[in-house]
Amino acid sequence: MKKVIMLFLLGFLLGGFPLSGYAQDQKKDGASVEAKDAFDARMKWWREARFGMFIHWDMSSIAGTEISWSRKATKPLDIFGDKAGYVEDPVYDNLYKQFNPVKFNAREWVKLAKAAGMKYLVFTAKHHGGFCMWDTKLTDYSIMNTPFKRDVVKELAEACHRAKMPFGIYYSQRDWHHPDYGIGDNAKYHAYIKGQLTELLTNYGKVDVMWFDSYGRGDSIQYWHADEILALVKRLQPQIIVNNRSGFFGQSVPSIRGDFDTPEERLGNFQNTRPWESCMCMVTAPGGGWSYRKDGKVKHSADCLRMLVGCATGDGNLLLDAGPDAQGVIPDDQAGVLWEVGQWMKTYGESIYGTRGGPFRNGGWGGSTYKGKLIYLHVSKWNDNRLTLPPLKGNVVKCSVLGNRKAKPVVEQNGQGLVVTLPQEHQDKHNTVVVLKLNAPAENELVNGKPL
Ligand code: FHN
Repeated sequence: MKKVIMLFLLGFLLGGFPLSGYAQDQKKDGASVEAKDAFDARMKWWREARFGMFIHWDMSSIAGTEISWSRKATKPLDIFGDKAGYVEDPVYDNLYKQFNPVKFNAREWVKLAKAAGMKYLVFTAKHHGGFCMWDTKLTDYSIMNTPFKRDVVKELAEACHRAKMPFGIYYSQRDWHHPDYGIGDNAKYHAYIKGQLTELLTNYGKVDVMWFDSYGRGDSIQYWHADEILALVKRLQPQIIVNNRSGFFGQSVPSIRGDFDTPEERLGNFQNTRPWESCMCMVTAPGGGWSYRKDGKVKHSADCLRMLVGCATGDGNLLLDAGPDAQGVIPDDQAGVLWEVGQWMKTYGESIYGTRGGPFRNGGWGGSTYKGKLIYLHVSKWNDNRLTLPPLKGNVVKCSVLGNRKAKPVVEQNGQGLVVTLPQEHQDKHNTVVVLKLNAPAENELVNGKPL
């Protein structure tokens, strides 16, 4: 009994007992149990950032075809059921010998990300095709054995640290090029992954996000030992934030589900009980669009903003992807979209950054975010110039339209609901941001933590 009391007191000293969805998934080995307060503190910058840049880039940009997926060889243990075993694609696997992106400038990429209003950057250090974009000592299949001979991860990490932009590393556990991947008990490849992650999480300073991209078929723990890999990552960078793709993509294992969910190429549903981030391509192309594609078509900035608002009003982040070309340049069409998004963020960023999704659940009309006593209604659809929402407990003391001082929205509020009326000439054709100032914190409007 005495021990239970001591544990209970220790729990409070550690800042409160873990609640569901946070620490219960950590291994119960004492030290690694993370209390909710500690989890929230570690996730704070990431949750407040709301918007990051994803970059998929390697020598596939020479061919202008989809990174890894355009490699005409087996994809061991993957979706298509290929067995383990390396089969060469003599064209794809030799592209690196001509890879010389002389126009690559990490500081320019980070500058563009900042101009777009992005608050963190995640870069593909190694994709499924196995090519390594850093000075790894564990394989010759790397950027150091190209005409370019520069450590891209190093230069990007330095540029991010210099610009105070949190830096993330994407690392694919799937490696269709590595001869030991998934062979036998996988012991050799397991050692390879551990060595590479030790290089990446030791040699480049602070790494803020570990963006895994899953193993192929095989038990996440018994075969791939993904729990060991996750423990190594946390030992090397204790404050790092890890996504939910540490294991086999077809298996859900609570102990390795990481810190946030990763809906892909779709906007996540409203979820405020566990962080999430939608990763989305900026380019549309058959079978992907993640990396530079000669046949790609860039999306409109309005589409990208719709995605960002859709994520934020659902209490999630958007990781928007760019695919640099073979010269190391983010193409003008992609850069143009990012610049336009950044212009919008200059005026409306306060309705995204540092907000939480809610208190109204998003729907066909749009969605809401909140911060302190402010609720931001992101309205994409009016009904006869009116928006009708569920009732609020607090009183609306002021109503305005962000970015439009001339607009005079009218708010009617009673126990049955809240109606906002705004003449069409003051509505934005994509997204009107109506600001409601309450007489109490907006968070109080959630019902048992759930949106209205
Ligand atoms: O197969 C990859 C794909 O190329 C891309 O990297 C995305 C990004 O989340 N992840 C995998 C598909 O789920």
